[in-house]
Amino acid sequence: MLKINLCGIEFRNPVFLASGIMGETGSALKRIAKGGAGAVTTKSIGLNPNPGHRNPTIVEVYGGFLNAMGLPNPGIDEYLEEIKGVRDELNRMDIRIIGSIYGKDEEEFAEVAKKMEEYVDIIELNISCPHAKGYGATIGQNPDLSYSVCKAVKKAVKVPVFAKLTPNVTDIIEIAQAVVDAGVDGLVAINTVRGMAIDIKAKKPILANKFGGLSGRAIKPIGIKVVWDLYENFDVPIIGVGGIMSGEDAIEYMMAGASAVQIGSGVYYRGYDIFKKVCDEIINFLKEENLTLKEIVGIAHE
Ligand code: RRO
Repeated sequence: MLKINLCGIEFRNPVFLASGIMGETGSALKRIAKGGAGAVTTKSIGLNPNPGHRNPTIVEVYGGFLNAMGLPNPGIDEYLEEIKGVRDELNRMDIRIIGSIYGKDEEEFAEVAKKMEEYVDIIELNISCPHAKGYGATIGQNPDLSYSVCKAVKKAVKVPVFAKLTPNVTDIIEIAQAVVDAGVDGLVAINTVRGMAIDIKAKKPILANKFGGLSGRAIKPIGIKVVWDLYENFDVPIIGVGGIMSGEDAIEYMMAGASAVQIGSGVYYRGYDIFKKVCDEIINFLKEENLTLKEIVGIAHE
């Protein structure tokens, strides 16, 4: 009942793991897969190992989490060993893998994408991390840089390429237009929203990086509006992400125009099997309303 097809790829359901949560090791990905996800997205992986920012890198705030991990990852060569270890098992479980990658420029993105390609079903371009100078949103806030990165990766690989967008821009349509013009197969929206928390006793920001990205319940209306705008303007599939805790939240994203959703912070609140819970809640809603999954995508625009 929840099977979907994105860019010719079949997914057993539209509820995926978002990048950055539990995606750093093969065994963590497997654990999420067993929790019922239709696909798992890896932590964003770069060309070389990166220790990330100093601690503290995450703090719970009202409505979610503020993080500034700083793209920690073992580098693509070592990370591929993790994927190789679980890929066959995930395939047997009918679970797709989305490989999230980052780079400092188009050459680096293309190089990592080429290495990643063989092991994943979709490549997700992180041009949206809000607190990694020279990476992420530094690219994704600039339409020209966004265009060249997406174009270079599209030229380098055959698997579908999705660009993950940042909400930290004035005009998201301008950025989305650039990546669609570059030929991306789909859009992922949104990455975290820039924010800060201050320890009033210490009289300084809590995160070592001072500011970070807000995820969780508080950002859902921001994500819904971005997905709505993307659906109004583009014909490529959209994966909605940001503050999804329940089937109702997922349905809201779908009605705004998302064909699938990703869950990150929700894993902390509802456990590894949040994916199965959200799928069951979607099924119940569809039965109650006598609707199919396909029918609800974008239905709020009619
Ligand atoms: O690693 C991070 O700090 C991070 C990344 Br790559 C991202 O894309 N979004 C985010 O909130 N944190």
